[in-house]
Amino acid sequence: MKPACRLFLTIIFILHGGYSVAAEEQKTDIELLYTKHCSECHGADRLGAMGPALLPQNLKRLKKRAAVSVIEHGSPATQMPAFHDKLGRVEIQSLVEYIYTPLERIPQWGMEQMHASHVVYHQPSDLPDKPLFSADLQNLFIVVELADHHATLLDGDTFIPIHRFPTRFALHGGPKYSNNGRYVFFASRDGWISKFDIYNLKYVAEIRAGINTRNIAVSSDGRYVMVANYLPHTLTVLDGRDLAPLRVIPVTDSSGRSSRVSAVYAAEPRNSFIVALKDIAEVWEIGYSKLVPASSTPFAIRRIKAESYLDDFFLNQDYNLIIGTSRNGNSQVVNLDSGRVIRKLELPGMPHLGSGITWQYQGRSVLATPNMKEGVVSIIDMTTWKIIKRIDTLGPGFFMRSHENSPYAWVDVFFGPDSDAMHVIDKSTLKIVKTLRPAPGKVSAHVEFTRDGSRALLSIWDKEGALIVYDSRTLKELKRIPMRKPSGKYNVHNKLTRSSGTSH
Ligand code: DHE
Repeated sequence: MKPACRLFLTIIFILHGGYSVAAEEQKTDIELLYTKHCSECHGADRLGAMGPALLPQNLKRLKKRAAVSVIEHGSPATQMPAFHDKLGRVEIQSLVEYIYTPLERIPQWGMEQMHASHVVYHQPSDLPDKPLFSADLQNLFIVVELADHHATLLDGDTFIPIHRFPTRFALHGGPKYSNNGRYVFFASRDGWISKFDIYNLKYVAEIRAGINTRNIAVSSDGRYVMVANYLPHTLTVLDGRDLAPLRVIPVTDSSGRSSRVSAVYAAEPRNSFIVALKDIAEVWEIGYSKLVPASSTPFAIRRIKAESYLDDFFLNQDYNLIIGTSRNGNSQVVNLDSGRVIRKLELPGMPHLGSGITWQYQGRSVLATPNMKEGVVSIIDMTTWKIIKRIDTLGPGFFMRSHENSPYAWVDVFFGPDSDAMHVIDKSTLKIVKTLRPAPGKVSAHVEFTRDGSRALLSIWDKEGALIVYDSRTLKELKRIPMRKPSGKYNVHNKLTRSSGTSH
């Protein structure tokens, strides 16, 4: 640069006030800090990726002081690590200020953007109705492998992989099957929804239905896919046949305040979707057929007042009760028929009700839930809503599973020094009868049973991981199949029949 130019720029700098330029440099430093430590999980633009979007409108429930603590110490039950040994107090404070600063522009994600992202690879009617392989179609598993973003279709009798295929980046939540199990629907954290034809081993269609997405639900008749989003604050309805976008439902209360969606589930017996909200104390029931009580218009919203937000919830086997909990420890039972909260529950720590399961114990239905903050499984009587047993475990757990034909319930110890352990609980005595450590030093998690309940499949959550098949009665290992961080596995029959031992 010529000296005259430099002098000219210096004068401009002084005229505009050196301070604002310094502030600009400061902002750049913060951006660099964010890029270095946060962007890989939360997105370069703060719109979310593996981790949630970091924008003031999505952080409404988190006070700045609490945000400092999350960055310092990590967040329980998430992949958020602690940064106290990498970042100083001032750096953490400035990151907090940064993430609470509104973006100049949040991208729109409505019908136009969805249409632009929509791809139909095959018209469903163009593909043959006969599977390309031979296997018991109700005893197939889809295994999601997070390490390299793939999924494996597994034969549930031979335990031989039938097909391995790439998925979108960072799938989250259970894939959902169409009513006969031919199709499976996936959702990624960055909003991509994919429909895969299991018979023909091909993707049928894909669409980006949100910027930062939670999960999906598929109506029992397969006509609709409902997508729950963190960003924007919407639910989107897709056509179950080819994923064409049908409707965007803004998620707001009567005063116009908007909310992230915690999760959506299909309540088959009610012909409706049940929706939990993160920033509004309401549960929504959205009917998709004229049979829905209190609504004759498809997608009309029935608002049920809740005691507090619902971050996580469980639906009972009859689909008339929700047992929900918020991260601040408020648990409640909501009756969907009367539209009322019928009970407040005193549950310790942070129960993971989404992973709750039920069984018959001494003539009554009990709900068992792992806990993401404390090493405990709570057993709750579903008539009196009292905790009848507290089963102490080696540490907080994530997933719990059983099967109608199995005497045992399996619960992992996902967090802490014993994360390689898996407890097996006798459902008739409510006692831990065995603790397995199938791969010492590696996380063992997420069990799912075969269709008949005779085998239990466990994940070794590691890049060089495995799926381990156990005899579910003798608890003997039968087979080990190498897999790349198999996060979850989903049996067609158990999902479609809504087994009481698995998530729905
Ligand atoms: Fe999940 C399911 C929410 C963190 C792996 N998780 C779900 C569902 C919800 C949920 C609402 C049910 C969706 C469905 O199946 O339709 N998960 C949350 C959180 O709020 C939380 C605590 C924080 C977050 O980051 O979103 C969280 N979840 C994680 C993880 O860190 C896990 C372990 C790794 C990952 O993939 O990000 C994880 N979640 C899973 C899995 C399921 C799941 C494997 C499906 C379980 C099943 O068997 O159905």
